[in-house]
Amino acid sequence: MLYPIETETREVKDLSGIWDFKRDGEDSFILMPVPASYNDITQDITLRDYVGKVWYRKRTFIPISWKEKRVFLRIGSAAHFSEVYVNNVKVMEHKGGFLPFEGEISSLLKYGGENEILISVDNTLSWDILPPGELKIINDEMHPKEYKVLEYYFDFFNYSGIHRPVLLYTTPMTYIKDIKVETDIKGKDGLVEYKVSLEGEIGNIIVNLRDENGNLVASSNSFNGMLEVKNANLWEPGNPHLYTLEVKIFLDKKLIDCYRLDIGIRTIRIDGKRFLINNKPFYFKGFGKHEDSDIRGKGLDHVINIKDFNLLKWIGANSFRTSHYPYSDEVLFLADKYGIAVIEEAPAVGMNLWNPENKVFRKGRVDERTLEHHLQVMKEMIDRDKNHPSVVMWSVANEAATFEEESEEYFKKIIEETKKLDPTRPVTIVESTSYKDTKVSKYVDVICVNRYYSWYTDSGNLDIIEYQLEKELKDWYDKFGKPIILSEFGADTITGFHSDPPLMFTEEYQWEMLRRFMETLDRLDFVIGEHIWNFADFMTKQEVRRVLGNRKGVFTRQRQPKMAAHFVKERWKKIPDFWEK
Ligand code: BDP
Repeated sequence: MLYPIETETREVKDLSGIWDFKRDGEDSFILMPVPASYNDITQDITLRDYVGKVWYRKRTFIPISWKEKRVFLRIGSAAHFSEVYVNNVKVMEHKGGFLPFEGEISSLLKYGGENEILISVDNTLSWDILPPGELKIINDEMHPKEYKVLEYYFDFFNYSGIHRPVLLYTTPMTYIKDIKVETDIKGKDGLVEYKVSLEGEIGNIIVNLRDENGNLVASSNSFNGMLEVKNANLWEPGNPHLYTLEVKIFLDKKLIDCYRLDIGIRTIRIDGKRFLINNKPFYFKGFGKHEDSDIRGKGLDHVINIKDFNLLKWIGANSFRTSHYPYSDEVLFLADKYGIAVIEEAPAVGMNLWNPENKVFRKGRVDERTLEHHLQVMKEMIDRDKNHPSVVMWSVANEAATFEEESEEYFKKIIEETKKLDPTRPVTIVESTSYKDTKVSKYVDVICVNRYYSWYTDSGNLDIIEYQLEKELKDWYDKFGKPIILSEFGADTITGFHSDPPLMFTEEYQWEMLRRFMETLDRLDFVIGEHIWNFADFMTKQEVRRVLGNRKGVFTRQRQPKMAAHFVKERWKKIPDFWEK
């Protein structure tokens, strides 16, 4: 799937702005910004915690000149199930709240007139959607009859609505439908293998590869091919050179369509206990993040995004994980540009009830319907993001109940299919299970482990970290012989709370915990990365162990540093991006 861009043959109309909005069954509309979660926009608690279907409506003029073109409608994301109507005709529906969907609407439009776009979005979770959840109907003496609660087992608020831009875009009748790029390195030269798919009449093609100054470095006139770049400037974290692949289609010598895709030349390979980018051992320094901010919820916000990348650079991070779902296209384009490596995660989180007696991988919960949807999500995610140089690994799930027998077949299929869809990137699953019990980690390329020593276990006992971390990670390595990333570790920290000696929830405790974890990792040469949980504080559902959300951020939700940020910055300054212990 190509991201909509403007070129000499294509137009984009961004429908971001103010839309009409109402809950299903209501008579009148209120005003609602798009993109944004609707939850925190009004003063109405019943809308904040609403479960069910809502409607978004936008009226827009379509220019007469668009009659000669194809017009597509693309929704960046809608959480979680959506149906789309154009001038009262249903054009598409989509399941899954974190990936885009689009459809051609040319035949439904009034050209030179006003058109109505109506989008329904339902945030109800079930076991056959990712992330899963369940609508519980309580009938007991302490609740009113049929009392409804949306239960989910992941640790972020179920923000809802249209979270990413809604775009109208045009293409010519014959148009470039997709481009796929894979790169390699031969000595000092770069190899760019590409494949262009076309819809419509077969024309002639010119493919030009240009460097950052617009200079032509290679070209071809076939739909599939290999471009050679002499003395290539590679893409890598910290030094992210991009090239532009310019694809032009001609019919009878007339330019019909043109698309420009930014690409990076780089390789990724696992070699024993090393993760090689451009044949050099890469060390992941960074965070698990969230798409989350005040008022906007999970809505795309360029201000927050640029601030976050500036903070990543400031603190010396070179990577993050898109915990726990694929982030917006716009974030990944920034990662390409800023030179930040991304572990991109599927929205498979909350597949764990932390109780071997109460199984998740069973009929009616995570079963073949979930599997089918999960496979579809992997396909959509890879289809969207295959060309991003910043995406260096796929994560198929976070903290699933991989100790259950039935999880093995499930994830074996997901991992096999992911590798088939993209043989160029390693695959991981993020584990909370013990190395003794996991049925799945044997299928992945890199072991990712989340650990909360001195927090959820041995709470308050910082002195236990070194012993437990070293022991357990060595056990993981001895068993699987694969490189390991400590993909989560952290402490809830209320900014402004202080105590010395350090006590839980204070800024000193977070600092001291992170220090102890990190210094232990330095002694383990099979550990190829440290991702702190979390980059910033974020909203969760309300529960007694959360104080206005999860406070494990090294930055506050408003993106101000806590004390630990300064320690992390000093540490990461000393650790190069390419580092072999
Ligand atoms: C891990 C989860 C993450 C949570 C974190 C926590 O992967 O989503 O937010 O713990 O409890 O289990 O802070």
